[in-house]
Amino acid sequence: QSDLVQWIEIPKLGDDRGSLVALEGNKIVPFDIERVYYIFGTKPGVARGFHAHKALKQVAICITGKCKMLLDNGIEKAEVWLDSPAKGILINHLVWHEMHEFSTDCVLLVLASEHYDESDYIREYSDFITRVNT
Ligand code: T46
Repeated sequence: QSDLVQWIEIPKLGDDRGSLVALEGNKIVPFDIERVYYIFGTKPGVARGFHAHKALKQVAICITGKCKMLLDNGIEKAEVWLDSPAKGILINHLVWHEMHEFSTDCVLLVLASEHYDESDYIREYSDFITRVNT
């Protein structure tokens, strides 16, 4: 069984006023959360990502709208829709990922296990393949 696609189910703490979700590090999110960022206002036809991380682990949640995420561990690829504020996807380290088909209202929230570090990025697909095979 492949661990490429790992959904994180986020319990909705809703009541008759509406919905609320809480994300806690080392509970629902399987690491200490060191950084939060969000991607929004993505222009039509734009794709993002196209890299893997050496060590960083992330959870991505589309809190409004939707986008498609391609995950690739060098052996298999999977495409999933992120379209629910109650469903996150784990982006493990050494997983090549791309985001496509952003809806204009998409807000993609990302929880990350480390501070920003450009040297953690693998931006060449051939370097990624070399690294996963060594
Ligand atoms: C990822 C996917 C899902 C920072 O200065 N700090 C940050 O924490 C981040 C995330 C980005 N930046 C700078 C680096 C670039 O100059 O913001 C600019 C845009 O980042 P990037 O081109 O890497 O954006 P994406 O959407 O291709 O990738 C981002 C994350 O960088 C990446 O870690 O996994 O979202």
